[in-house]
Amino acid sequence: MLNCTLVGAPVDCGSSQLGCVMGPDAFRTAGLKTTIEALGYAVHDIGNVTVEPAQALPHANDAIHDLSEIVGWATALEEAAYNAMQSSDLPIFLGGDHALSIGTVPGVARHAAEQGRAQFVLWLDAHPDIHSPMTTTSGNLHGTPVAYFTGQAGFENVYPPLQHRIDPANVCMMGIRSVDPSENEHLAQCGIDVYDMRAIDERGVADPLRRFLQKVKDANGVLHVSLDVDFLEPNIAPAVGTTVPGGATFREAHLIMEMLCDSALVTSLDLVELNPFLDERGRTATLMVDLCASLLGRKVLDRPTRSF
Ligand code: B3U
Ligand code: MN
Ligand code: MN
Repeated sequence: MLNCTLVGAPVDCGSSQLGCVMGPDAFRTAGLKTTIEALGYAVHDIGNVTVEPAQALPHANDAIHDLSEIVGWATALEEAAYNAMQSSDLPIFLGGDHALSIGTVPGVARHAAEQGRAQFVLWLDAHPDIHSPMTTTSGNLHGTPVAYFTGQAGFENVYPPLQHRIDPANVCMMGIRSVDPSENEHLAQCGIDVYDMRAIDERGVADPLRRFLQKVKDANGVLHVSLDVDFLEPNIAPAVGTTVPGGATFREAHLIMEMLCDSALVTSLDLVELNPFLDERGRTATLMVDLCASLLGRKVLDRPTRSF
């Protein structure tokens, strides 16, 4: 029997709105554990990761807030993610805002490096989150994880030294539709595969995803999926502080999860930016749990589905 570990990461200082601190408990209330158990997994919920009170850290950009707290979370979550990878077939990190990936991605990458496997990342988000500490104008550090874990300059003496960089060629983004000017500049030259909503409107999700999964397979890689609630169309997923119109539909999101399931390449997952304070009768939390179920094997038909 496969086993799955739930790791609560109630980070909420990477954004400017309160509420993500309640995310892990909303996933629990929406029945994440029993849903995954019903799919045949042994599920262990280790509870929420906690952090030590941090020392204030100096930095050059006055817009930045809560840097020392984020560094504390990054250190604790890198360790928690690495440990969860050692003891589990599929750790799921329950956010918490997207700053949690500053810790989880390097943690899973450390495990992959020890296994001699290439780490790939699928970033499902309205935003590329590719700011450096010098380029962020909001100062919200949930906008920085991709720049950090791909080894962009500007994090020296700010975040923990990066031990296992993710090659930008191993990152694929889908759903992107809100990009700041400096992020655009960086995306133009860093080599990340970016499928913005225009690309998805033209090509659908299946073709770009199939190409990326083939790349992971050819490299004998392992895949971390980072799912931001704002990837989804706000009409179906209102519980997020940074809604952007024109997101992925219910069907597009489920198809991505079903294709990821069929690929059998996913070894870890972030569920981030759920803000239960903004939800409507728990429907966003319930949708996220349903997407998770599709990723872990819930099928519409009992017989194998033919791929087109
Ligand atoms: N790029 C903007 C907005 C943003 C990024 N990530 C989220 N929002 N969730 C920023 O603040 O850096
Ligand atoms: Mn994000
Ligand atoms: Mn986002």
